[in-house]
Amino acid sequence: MEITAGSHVWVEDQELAWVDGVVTSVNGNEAEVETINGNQVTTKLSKLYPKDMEAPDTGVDDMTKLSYLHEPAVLHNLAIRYGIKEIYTYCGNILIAINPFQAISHLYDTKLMDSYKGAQLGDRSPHVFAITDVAYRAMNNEGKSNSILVSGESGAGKTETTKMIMRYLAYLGGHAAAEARTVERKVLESNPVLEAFGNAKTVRNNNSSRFGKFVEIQFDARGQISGAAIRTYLLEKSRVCQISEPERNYHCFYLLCAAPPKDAIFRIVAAILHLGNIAFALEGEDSSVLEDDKAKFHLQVAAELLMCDLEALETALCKRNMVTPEEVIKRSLDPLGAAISRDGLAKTIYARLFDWLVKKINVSIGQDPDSKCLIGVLDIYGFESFKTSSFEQFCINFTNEKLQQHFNQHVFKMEQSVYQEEEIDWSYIDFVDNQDVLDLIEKKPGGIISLLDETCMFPKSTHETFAQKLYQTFKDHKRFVKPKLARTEFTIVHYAGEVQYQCDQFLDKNKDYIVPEHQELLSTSKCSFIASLFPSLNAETPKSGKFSSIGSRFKLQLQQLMDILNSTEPHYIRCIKPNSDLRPEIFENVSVLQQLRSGGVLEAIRVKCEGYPTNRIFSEFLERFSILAPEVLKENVEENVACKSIMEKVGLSNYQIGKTKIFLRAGQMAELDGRKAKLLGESAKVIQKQVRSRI
Ligand code: AD9
Ligand code: MG
Repeated sequence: MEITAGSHVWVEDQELAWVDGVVTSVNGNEAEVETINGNQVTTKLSKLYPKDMEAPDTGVDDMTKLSYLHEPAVLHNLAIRYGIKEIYTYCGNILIAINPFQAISHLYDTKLMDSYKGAQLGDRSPHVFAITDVAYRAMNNEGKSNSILVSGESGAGKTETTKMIMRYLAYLGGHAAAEARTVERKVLESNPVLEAFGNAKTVRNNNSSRFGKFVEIQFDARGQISGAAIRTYLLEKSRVCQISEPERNYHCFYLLCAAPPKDAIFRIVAAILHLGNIAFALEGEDSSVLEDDKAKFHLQVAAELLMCDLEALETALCKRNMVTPEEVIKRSLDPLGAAISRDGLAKTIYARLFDWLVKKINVSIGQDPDSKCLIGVLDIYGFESFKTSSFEQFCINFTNEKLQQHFNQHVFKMEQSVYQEEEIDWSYIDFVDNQDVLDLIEKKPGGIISLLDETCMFPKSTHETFAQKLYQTFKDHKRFVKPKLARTEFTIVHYAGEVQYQCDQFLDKNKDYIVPEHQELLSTSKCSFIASLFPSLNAETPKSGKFSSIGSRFKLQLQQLMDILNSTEPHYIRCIKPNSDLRPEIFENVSVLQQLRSGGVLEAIRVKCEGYPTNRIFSEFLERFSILAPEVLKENVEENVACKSIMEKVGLSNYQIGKTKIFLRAGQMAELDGRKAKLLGESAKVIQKQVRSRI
């Protein structure tokens, strides 16, 4: 569209990302814009986007209905909807959900559930129930498994959204109320248990899930829930021992007081708390002893709770066996080594407890071996980039790269199907593939995970040698950057932005092994539950103390997840956190935009824009633009022919005529509007002239 003085446009703004304004003058390829917040901005014409002056005040419920599909329009649309408590908006088949940080009345009640049952997507306002209903119906009608992938940054609302999906599935596929302990009830009841042990207060979310979760809900031939399985990913073990103010440990540690008097599970939770209070002091040159009476007290209580020998526990914490060909020597650890040993023990116990809980829940819910279809619901951590990003962020971002590839392929496929439905030609456009980042991370051999494993197996290596190895191997890789002056940091250019990783703890965090002395101690606990968490190893299982790679195991788990997802019809929900204060009614443009980018929403829009981002049913198009060629309406031709005539008269090509709609290239709608405005302006002048001449 030609931008001239008087045009309404969007212009970039540091604080607001985009702000609207009116062009006051155009000089060559530069324009002067007066923004609504009173600033005068000079900018290149190419950096301005037209503002749709006919867009409804309440926004549109699907971004694809925007007449001008571009970044500022998308952002503005979400902002105005959020302002009127419309937290859900579609972008085609993707649901965008903006955390309201307040209860919205009737948003999830049973009456509303009733109204979404069986409704076509788009018939009712956007909702998580609508997406779930589509998934359920598709499963029933086509006999194919479906999945709903919920993503977003910490505090964006993934877990709450997941719970609503499960509630709605229980509503659709539930059993008669008389059956008390139904599968669906057990699935819903598993949430608070898992949250108690896997969620904690962090600076980003008061109830942050510190693990990824995939819930597979199985259905029988009648569409009733017949079983379920929960899989968890990468519990953040370090939280058990390291918390920085104002964050907290896992909720269960605080729920302890309300627990049944020391139940075996809570016996373990309490033991971990006491372990954490055992402090060590230096003895001699490099040995450690319990620091004081307080430490002795906590050691004693921990031993009692774990039901193991007091001295054996102390030895397991402060000493290590050195195996030489001749004999086994007990070597003392210094206080730092003893503290690391103590934390390692606490983390291992907690991780085993968590895995046990998940297993137990799965046994209790039960799986249906005859189930043909399932609906998988994925609640997984979104892309993370911190001041210091470590191994956890590396794994999380690797997950997101995998999911992004899946998402891209899906978006691309959906886009094609719209065109195919309308039987229009479409030369297949390219999308940005992230296979190169995935190769960088997971290729075997030669990827970062492989190199990390190799480094971990080599006894003399340090995080510095690991970093050097990375620098050498990937010096020409497009997605790998060695930051200037860096010795142990490296940067990966992820699809959602660059992340700088700090290698310091990569080696330690990648090593998953239980210290043999710890294993021995706990497998002989007199508490049968604790002993069962640490079964004695037989000759076939790998020896304790031997290196096993967390990175490689995670990669395998992730591949298995992708295999399941690939066998399903996916649906995407992108959760957005509107502000970092966790408060209602605040919408921070810059951060929302960043999240739309990380969640692939902007990429989906870009793919759309490379094709035909705007389409209109013929009659709507004619209503809006017949003024540009009023003669075509008089000719009594078919609607599609009339649309074509208008486009020809205006001199626009490259558009497509489908069966019921006209498909426009990016910018064509704005061009048509521009012509219309000009025409209206000219006719207004003519009328004014006529009026004046009559006077
Ligand atoms: V994390 O990655 O696990 O740290 P989530 O799971 O994305 O994160 P969560 O679902 O826990 O975020 O939501 C954070 C908080 O936002 C909740 O505790 C609620 O207080 C609030 N929230 C989220 N969604 C809704 C909603 N639909 N309605 C009202 C909500 N409040
Ligand atoms: Mg969560």
